[in-house]
Amino acid sequence: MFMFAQHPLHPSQLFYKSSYSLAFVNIKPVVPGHVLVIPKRRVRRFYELTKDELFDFSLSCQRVAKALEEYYGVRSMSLVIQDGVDAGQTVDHLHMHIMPRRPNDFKKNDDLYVELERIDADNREQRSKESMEKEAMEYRPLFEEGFQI
Ligand code: AMW
Repeated sequence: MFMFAQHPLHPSQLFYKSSYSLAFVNIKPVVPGHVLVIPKRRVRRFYELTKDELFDFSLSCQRVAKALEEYYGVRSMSLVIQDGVDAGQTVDHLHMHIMPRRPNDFKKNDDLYVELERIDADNREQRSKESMEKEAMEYRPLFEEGFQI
């Protein structure tokens, strides 16, 4: 079972896996298609990645962002690392937020950060396992190597 810090990731949430990285659907997305990429090894900060992990993580973020951009037919993506607690990091395991952007999806562009913070603090009900599985299943075929747990 892969972990996201202390959170066990359900295998059905995962849609992409490389040597050192994983991508999975978000339990509380702020926009449709908001997913996370993490290194398999738990590190808290970006600077803790080894060179091999860094290369693999960057490549994975690039591949996932491009695949979702095409899948959603958008022309812009926000890629965000909240690297440390004062930058808004709430989960102690480095993660890249990958978020498809649509015209006027927020009143002001940077309201995305307000929403990220708000939703973290909000104890609103998390998505069901079924809803996350359905989304992950849509993304798996986007990667030519397919996905195997
Ligand atoms: W941070 O505020 O640490 O930059 O973002 C944490 C992110 O992790 C949030 O988007 C939150 O919804 C997401 N998250 C937390 N736990 C899980 C989980 N078990 N599965 C998927 N996403 C999660």
